[in-house]
Amino acid sequence: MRQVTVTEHLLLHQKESPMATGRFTSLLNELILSAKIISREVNKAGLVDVLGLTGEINVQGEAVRKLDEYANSVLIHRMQRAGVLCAIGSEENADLVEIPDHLPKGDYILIFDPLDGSTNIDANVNVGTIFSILKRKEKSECSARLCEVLQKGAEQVAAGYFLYGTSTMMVYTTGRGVHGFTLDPSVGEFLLSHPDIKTPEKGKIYSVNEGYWHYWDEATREVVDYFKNPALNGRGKPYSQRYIGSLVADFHRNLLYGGIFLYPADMQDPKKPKGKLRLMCEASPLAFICREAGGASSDGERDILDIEPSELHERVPLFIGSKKDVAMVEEIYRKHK
Ligand code: AHM
Ligand code: MG
Repeated sequence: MRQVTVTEHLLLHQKESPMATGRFTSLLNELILSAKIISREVNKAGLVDVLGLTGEINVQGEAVRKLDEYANSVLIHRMQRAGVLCAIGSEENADLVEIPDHLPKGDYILIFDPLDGSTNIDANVNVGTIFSILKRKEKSECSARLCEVLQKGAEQVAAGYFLYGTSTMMVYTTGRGVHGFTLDPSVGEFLLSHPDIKTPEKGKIYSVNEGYWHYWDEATREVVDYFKNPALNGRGKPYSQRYIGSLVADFHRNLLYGGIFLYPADMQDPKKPKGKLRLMCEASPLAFICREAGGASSDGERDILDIEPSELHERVPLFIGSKKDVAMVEEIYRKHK
């Protein structure tokens, strides 16, 4: 059987889409190479000294793991030299990472979470890299300013993730469907394994850290209860609870099987009044993928893709997955307003 590599797929796409220029393809190719390097290192975890903490605390106030730092530095080093970017935003860096003056620049802006779910990594749980690609509106030769980067998710030109799991996968969209590729280590290529992914309209899984129940308001408790209650949820039996604690892995499973991922605002927790997840490097890219697969996303009120960020590391409550499930969450919050 003839297998399509991600590069072939990108080139095919490039012909169909006026947006996808050769520069865009080289951006994605550089990202793919970075992910292969990260994947190689993640696969050695336990064999070489890459597990554990660096001793640093990042901009999010979280302890930095050695693999977080490794993934972040691989991405920054390679992507700064890709010649197509005017700014980089990483979950691990407080400010935008500029493209040094002596390096060529382009119109694209790349935002990423280098290693999502990394608190689980010492236990060999799946982690991933999430990315969002935006385009600068005005032509310029210098690095982009923050105000040019703060664009809502609906303006993304592409988004995706690499999942370092039982196999390494890449899932991406440029607004023309969602496609999944699996890394074949014997040839070192991502091969098309999941063409045109569509998520079920109504799911059977809910994914939430229910340990925070006592931090939630009444509306949030009612939302979670809806999925558990056979008399309410339209299934006649409870949704199954699945929570890995690694957003990219939880999202990927629900995308394929149907379901909803929830990270609500923890009203009683002064540290998480807007939940934990970041709008620009986590929520928006997954929201773009989800919409392209026929799903939806919300902060409880608004479509995630319509939220204008006011800062790079803005946090947002996140409800994402099957369309009917997300609509029900919004309906319950509306009722409580
Ligand atoms: P990270 O990007 O630092 O790994 O943090 C985000 C992670 C998500 O992958 C996951 O969904 C969430 O944190 C889990 O948080 P909690 O332990 O509060 O349930
Ligand atoms: Mg993350």
